[in-house]
Amino acid sequence: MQVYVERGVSKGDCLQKIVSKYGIRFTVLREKTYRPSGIRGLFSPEGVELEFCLSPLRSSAPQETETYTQLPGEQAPPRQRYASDRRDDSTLDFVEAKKRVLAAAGKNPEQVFQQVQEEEKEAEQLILDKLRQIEEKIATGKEPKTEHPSLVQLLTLLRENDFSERYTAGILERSRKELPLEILEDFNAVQDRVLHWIGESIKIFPIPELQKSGRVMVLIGPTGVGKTTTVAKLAAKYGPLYSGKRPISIRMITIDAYKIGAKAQLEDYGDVMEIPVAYIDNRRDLRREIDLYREDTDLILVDTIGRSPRDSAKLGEMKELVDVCGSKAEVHLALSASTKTSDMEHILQQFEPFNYQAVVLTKLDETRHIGNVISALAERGKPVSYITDGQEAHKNISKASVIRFLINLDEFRVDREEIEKRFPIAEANQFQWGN
Ligand SMILES: Nc1nc2c(ncn2[C@@H]2O[C@H](COP(=O)(O)OP(=O)(O)OP(=O)(O)O)[C@@H](O)[C@H]2O)c(=O)[nH]1
Ligand SMILES: [Mg+2]
Repeated sequence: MQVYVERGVSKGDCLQKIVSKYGIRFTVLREKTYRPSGIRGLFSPEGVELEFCLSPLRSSAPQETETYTQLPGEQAPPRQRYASDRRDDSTLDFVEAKKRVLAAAGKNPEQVFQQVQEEEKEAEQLILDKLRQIEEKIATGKEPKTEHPSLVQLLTLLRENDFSERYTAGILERSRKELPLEILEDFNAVQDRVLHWIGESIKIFPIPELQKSGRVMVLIGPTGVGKTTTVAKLAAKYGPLYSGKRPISIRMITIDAYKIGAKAQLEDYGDVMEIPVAYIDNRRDLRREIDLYREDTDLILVDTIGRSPRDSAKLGEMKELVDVCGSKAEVHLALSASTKTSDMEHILQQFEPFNYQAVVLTKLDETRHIGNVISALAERGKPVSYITDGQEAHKNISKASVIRFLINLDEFRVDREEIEKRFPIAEANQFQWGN
């Protein structure tokens, strides 16, 4: 075995020199430090000396050794494993050829090794990923899926609009099942389909026709959501602003016995609109008022005290009062569109004992994201009757419509013509019962 020696300022320096002279197939036999001899050595830093031999790629002669490619930074194997002193001409040819190719390509062998190492790491990672996928497949019994980019985009869009996780998961599941690849490849087409599904999940309360008098409509809900204002808005729309064939007779009742100014608030509206307002604070008077006027009045609007959904006792008292309005009374829950998703679900649930038939969505003007409202209502299967979007009594109320919700979705591409074909346009401004 021919032993070579290379010196340098560091081990890396030595390896680089060896590679540039002999190529990559060599074996480091020994590493030691050295100091230049003579007086100069006293003042010079220590250097590194490597003893090495060239490793054959293959050999026809029987070998007691293994061939080993020593890469920079690797620990050299024990010396006794390398006992061959043969040098294969073909190896030298190969090493020389490789050296020349690298030199011709202007590449630094050190960098080439680094690249080889990185590629090996990548390959290793690929194998690990594949193994993980196989494990996942075994564990779940299903092929692991890679999401189509359109679905990733859709997920972001739904999240930006505050749709609940459950609702979002449902839409994605349906997209995976029902959208063919040609639709998935066109994100506008994906949005059109999803918009339809969202539209289908929104229930609109069929506002009954005012054929016979005696309709009682009660507004319940948390504090400050806009119940009193909504009662006044409805009174204005069905009263002085009404565009139907015959005038509608209306009365307003407020059972807000505790809030300072509550009576005045509604009375002020009543005075302007010439609509009578009754102020009642007990069940007996409420029953008497309703019995007295139900026959001769088209619409009795009842405003109630705002109640925290956490105050079960007060909610119970309120329910006793609302029950006095009779089983035929329409109960609508006022819900502010700007309520947090988790609070919204809690409110919808806590007011459930009132058996409210519909939700009046208030303060739509105060939020850009209505996915949470759509999700919460869809999950409870509750229809929407009216939408309010401002503080002015004479104009900021409309009958609920699917389109109204869809055009309020943020960043969604809404093909208005397309959705109008599918969902009826709101007759918001022709405020009539029914139609
Ligand atoms: N931006 C906006 N504000 C509204 C809307 N509806 C009502 N408001 C305002 O919300 C505030 C509370 O309205 P109220 O009608 O008194 O609410 P309430 O539910 O009767 O309140 P309580 O009786 O205290 O429970 C007022 O300042 C209203 O002007 C709406 O659609 N949009
Ligand atoms: Mg009020």
